[in-house]
Amino acid sequence: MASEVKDWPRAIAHLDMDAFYASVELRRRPELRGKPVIVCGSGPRAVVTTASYEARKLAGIHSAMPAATARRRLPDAVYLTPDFPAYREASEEVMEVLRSNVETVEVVGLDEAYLDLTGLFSPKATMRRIAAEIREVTGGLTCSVGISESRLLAKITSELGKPAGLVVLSREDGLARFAEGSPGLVPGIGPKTVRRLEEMGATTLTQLRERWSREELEARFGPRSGAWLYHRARLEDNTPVTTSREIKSQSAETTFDHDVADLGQLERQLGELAEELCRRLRKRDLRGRSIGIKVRLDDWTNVSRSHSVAEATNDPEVVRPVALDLLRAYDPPRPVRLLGVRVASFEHDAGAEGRTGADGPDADDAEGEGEGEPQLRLSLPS
Ligand code: DCP
Ligand code: MG
Repeated sequence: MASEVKDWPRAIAHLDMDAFYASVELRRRPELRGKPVIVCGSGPRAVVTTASYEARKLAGIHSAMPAATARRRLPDAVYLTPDFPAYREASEEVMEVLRSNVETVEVVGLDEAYLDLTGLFSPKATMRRIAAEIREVTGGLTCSVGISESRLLAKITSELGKPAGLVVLSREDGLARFAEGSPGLVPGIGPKTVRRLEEMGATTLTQLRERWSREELEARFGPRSGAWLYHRARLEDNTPVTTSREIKSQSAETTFDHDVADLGQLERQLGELAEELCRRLRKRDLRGRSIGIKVRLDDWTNVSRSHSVAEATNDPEVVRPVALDLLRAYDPPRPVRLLGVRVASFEHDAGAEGRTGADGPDADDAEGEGEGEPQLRLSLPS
């Protein structure tokens, strides 16, 4: 019935840490585990920033609730004042795991990020692995992940698995699942719009789709917001995932289904990756002087090697042999899990090219947009 991830034009993940501030606190105070923990300020107007899941279950404590209310409802809970440097540090650990695994990562807050997984052999396995790595690297922090066909849907989907869940949802599944849901469950449609839609007789997403044409929505809400609502009601979203850094390098890499120990096979793969990378570089008219490889061994050791050539290049006849020489010189001592090639040190800043895929109703995304553009990520059969 519903389409599978491999058939989707894009595969996007949204990752959100569970009870983030509270979990960071629990990590250094394991004796508090299992107790309701609430992180909030202490002033008269303080609000709850995070409640552990125990506190949520026991008394419905949630973010943005006045701290006084929480204290009244749950006087015996553990109350902690926020320690932002600690949260920032934990956030960096998490985002570093994401960036070391996936090329296009857009961080949208301390505890959430979008990842473009389009073209990966198995987005689900990739995210499972990443969640496990986060847990390991951070000493036990858990996250929830939603994988879908767009940022919008991925964001809605990550909520479905909370806490510590991973949910895959196609657009078709989403339309069915939320058919009777309020338009307010769609990120960006706030309470004011929900009220207005209710007055118009659109209490559910299905009603909004069936009763209001695009023209009518545009007439009521203005051309921009009307069109935006029209697409949101259909759970359609073309907004690209963009790294917020300027492009400093391009790379192509692949994670093998089974770790590869044979150097000949690794060389063949690397040759193909170099070809593909150069094709992309030429398409964007980028030439770089630094050529590098990335190797991840089966024990998760990551090794990078690079070499600079005299003249900036995007020629596979230059890039391939340099990459192969680097691989042979390193001669991986253990089976290889991931192999990649990269070109950096571009001759000039060629970032003028527009983003790929930015041709849809993307301008009104409440989260705003980053700079830069998606990087290439490949999946080759091994
Ligand atoms: N936060 C805050 N004030 C809010 C909401 C959140 O200070 N009104 C902070 C504290 C959270 C962090 O941002 O720990 C992340 O916000 P989330 O909405 O993702 O909430 P949590 O991570 O705490 O919980 P969940 O497991 O529901 O994601
Ligand atoms: Mg969170």
